[in-house]
Amino acid sequence: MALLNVITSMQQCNIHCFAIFVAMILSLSFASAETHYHQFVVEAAPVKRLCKTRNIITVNGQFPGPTLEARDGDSFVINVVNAARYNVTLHWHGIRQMRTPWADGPEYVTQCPIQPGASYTYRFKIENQEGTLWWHAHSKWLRATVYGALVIYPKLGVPYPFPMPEREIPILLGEWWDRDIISVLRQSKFTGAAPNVSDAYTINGQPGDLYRCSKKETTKFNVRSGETVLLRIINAALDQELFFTVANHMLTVVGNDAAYNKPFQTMVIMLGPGQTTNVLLTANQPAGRYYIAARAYATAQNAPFDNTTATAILEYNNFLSQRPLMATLPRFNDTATATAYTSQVRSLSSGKVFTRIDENLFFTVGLGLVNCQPGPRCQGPNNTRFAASMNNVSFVFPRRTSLLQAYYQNIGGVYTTDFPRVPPVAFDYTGNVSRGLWQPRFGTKLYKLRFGSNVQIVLQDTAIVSTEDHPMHLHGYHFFVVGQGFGNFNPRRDTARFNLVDPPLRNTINVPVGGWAVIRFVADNPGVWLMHCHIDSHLTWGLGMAFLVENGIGELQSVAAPPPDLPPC
Ligand SMILES: *[C@@H]1O[C@H](CO)[C@@H](O)[C@H](O)[C@H]1NC(C)=O
Ligand SMILES: *[C@@H]1O[C@H](CO)[C@@H](O)[C@H](O)[C@H]1NC(C)=O
Ligand SMILES: *[C@@H]1O[C@H](CO)[C@@H](O)[C@H](O)[C@H]1NC(C)=O
Ligand SMILES: *[C@@H]1O[C@H](CO)[C@@H](O)[C@H](O)[C@H]1NC(C)=O
Ligand SMILES: *[C@@H]1O[C@H](CO)[C@@H](O)[C@H](O)[C@H]1NC(C)=O
Ligand SMILES: *[C@@H]1O[C@H](CO)[C@@H](O)[C@H](O)[C@H]1NC(C)=O
Ligand SMILES: *[C@@H]1O[C@H](CO)[C@@H](O)[C@H](O)[C@H]1NC(C)=O
Ligand SMILES: [Cu+2]
Repeated sequence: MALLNVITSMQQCNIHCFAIFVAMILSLSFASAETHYHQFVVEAAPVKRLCKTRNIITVNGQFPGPTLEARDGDSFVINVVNAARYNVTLHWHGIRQMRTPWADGPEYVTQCPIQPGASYTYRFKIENQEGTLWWHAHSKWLRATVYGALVIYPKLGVPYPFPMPEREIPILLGEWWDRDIISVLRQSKFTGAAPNVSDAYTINGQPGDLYRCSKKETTKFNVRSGETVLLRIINAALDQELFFTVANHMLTVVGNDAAYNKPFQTMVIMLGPGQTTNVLLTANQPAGRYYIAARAYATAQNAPFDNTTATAILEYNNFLSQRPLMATLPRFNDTATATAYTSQVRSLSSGKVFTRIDENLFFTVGLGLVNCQPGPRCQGPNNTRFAASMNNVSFVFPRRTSLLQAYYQNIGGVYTTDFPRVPPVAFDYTGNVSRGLWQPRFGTKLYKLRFGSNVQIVLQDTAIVSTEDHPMHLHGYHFFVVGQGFGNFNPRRDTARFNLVDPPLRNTINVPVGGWAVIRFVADNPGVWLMHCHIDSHLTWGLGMAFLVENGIGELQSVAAPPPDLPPC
């Protein structure tokens, strides 16, 4: 009897000890995961640029906004209070938001906007991502001033796949208007013409030496001779792809859009709006001052663009000469340099691309013109209004509720799921497109994907109005870029040349001007996910669509319940 008791208690102890052991293992492996709490107050604040003080919309009065920092595996809880006079939403650009589409942010896609005086708390976890991302407003064109860096470090104790830099510097490239951005938007929506181009580019909020009234505030980055720094460069510009360079300094590219790449060296990088690039820079030049510069890579023919140059200064600690050394940037239309750069990007890790394709999609991306009665609301080229489309559908955002809510709550009449999988009319996409094909139709069309399906999309630029390099961004995912080229995509010729070994992993891809890019991803994140051109004027004209990714099996493959404070419409 006594022996039996001992045996029983040992068994209990064993179960008990096992439970403690499991709890210890769990707490050990999660010990380093943290939750970061922030309050973001969206509010107007006076900012002086180009000789003029204006109220702009900011987060916590800061421009650029606060930098968010976390490690892979951490969570964020960000309470956003709208103290501004506009509706607002925030988007955490590049964060996958696994099963938490409610925290993604694009207005009327995954949520209704946070109205003035209201608040909403974004809750999300970082899962298997590290590198540089960013956050920005995703309502109207407020992201012109509402943006900041989002830096994800590796898990505790995990090194970078390159020598530890001595210092890390976030560099946010932006675009500045001398006027309230909402009035720029309103005017172009009214007239149907292209919006006014920006008055300056900025580096960490400052235009720099080459602009009026800006010299004193030029952004400076201090380095010590011999040290290596990691520049986390983010193109936060509203409408413009940008070249970036540092005078006399070689840049070693190590990451893009929160994915590492095989390091390579270049003097110039090019980023579309939405993209990020991490580079290592070694201060190995004579102690001095060197310009860091950014300016347009503008590919639309005969379209006006902001032809100015933003500068910052890289300053050695023991510099001698006062005058910074000027940087040389490519011409605004130097596609050869842009292509030479982008074609070098290859993933650090290899061999993860699937080859069986379940969904083979072909989407055209491009502009369009809508004919209208001559008058004040018809000031686009030759009595038209500008539009843009994918597969000839110019995307219309709903107003009554968000797409995700309509899907989740089974509200009819908000969208249809008949987005075409191929262009409704095949034509010579990059050739001389007949004028009869220029006017798109309008609609809120989604494309439905089965959970877990392997998706390939050919993104094909068109020559309608003009060919142009479009930075296409997919929410809720990152994707492999298996191929890129010029002209019309030719499946027989081009498929054979795909890189299925070490293609770059990105969340935003510049579809080459008059060319194509092919991306692949596994539809493993249920929800409604916007895919769109990250040039905001193009998105406003309709250059977007959305995927509806269905739930899989069980809770872990299904959209989580909406948060109780999700803003109402
Ligand atoms: C756009 O530019 C035109 C011409 O410079 C100017 O008259 C107009 O006021 C500008 N519009 C806005 C909203 O800044
Ligand atoms: C842009 O400005 C530069 C001078 O800063 C000038 O040489 C060039 O012609 C301009 N290009 C265009 C397209 O306006
Ligand atoms: C770039 O633009 C200039 C005119 O400003 C033109 O002469 C040149 O041919 C263009 N280059 C390319 C590659 O389109
Ligand atoms: C506008 O019309 C003129 C004259 O017919 C033509 O040369 C030009 O290409 C047209 N522009 C557009 C954008 O259709
Ligand atoms: C484009 O096609 C139209 C007819 O569809 C023709 O009038 C025009 O000359 C062509 N332009 C070029 C550059 O081939
Ligand atoms: C787009 O649809 C409109 C309306 O149906 C049509 O007139 C136009 O030719 C189409 N264009 C293309 C490129 O399919
Ligand atoms: C703000 O959002 C609400 C809810 O969707 C909408 O009714 C209202 O029209 C929006 N206001 C503006 C100025 O867009
Ligand atoms: Cu675009």
